[in-house]
Amino acid sequence: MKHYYNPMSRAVTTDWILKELDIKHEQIGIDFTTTTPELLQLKKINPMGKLPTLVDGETVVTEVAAICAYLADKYPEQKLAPDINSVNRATYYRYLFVAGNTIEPALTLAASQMEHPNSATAGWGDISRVISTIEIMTPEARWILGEQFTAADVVFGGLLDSSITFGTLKASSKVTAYVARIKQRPAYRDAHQAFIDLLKPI
Ligand SMILES: N[C@@H](CCC(=O)N[C@@H](CS)C(=O)NCC(=O)O)C(=O)O
Repeated sequence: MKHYYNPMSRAVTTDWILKELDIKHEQIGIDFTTTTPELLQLKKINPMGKLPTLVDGETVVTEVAAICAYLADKYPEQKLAPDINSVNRATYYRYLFVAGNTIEPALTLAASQMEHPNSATAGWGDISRVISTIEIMTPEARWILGEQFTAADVVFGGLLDSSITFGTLKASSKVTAYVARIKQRPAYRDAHQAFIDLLKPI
């Protein structure tokens, strides 16, 4: 398995799930400032030319949520996804999709002091609805599915965490506490160390 990666990118989230699952893989470092054979290869396999990108044999997977869902399903014994017939599967899907479809675009626009002229047609609605959705959807205790930590926590919790770090989300105490629980996971710490080091003042 090949994982196209940079420590200052969303590929930190997919590196985190690779570490949660303890999957041996080849990490391919991408530096967007230089045209390397690896960057050219990335642009060939992912039309967006973006990170993260995962290659598993002949299969190319792009988008953070898709990669996390793919890996969790590929290794079912690790229980990072609820069983396919479980009632929890619907909740699991909601959290996987709401992050990139709804929360991220709303926070990104709001951080640029922009808003869509018609919140009814914008898929992410508007920032106030998204902030209350985050508050309601954030688990009060443990994880999204209760005691079972899943890929949905990696995707949803990972987005809340990076949004707080980059200042696009002012976290409530409930969100802060959930993100703090996430940050205690050894695989989270392992995956985020290189990124944390880059943020440190020299
Ligand atoms: N929706 C994508 C976003 C991916 C994305 O924007 N990646 C950034 C790094 S965090 C990137 O590769 N930017 C380089 C570029 O657009 O040229 C996902 O969830 O994977």
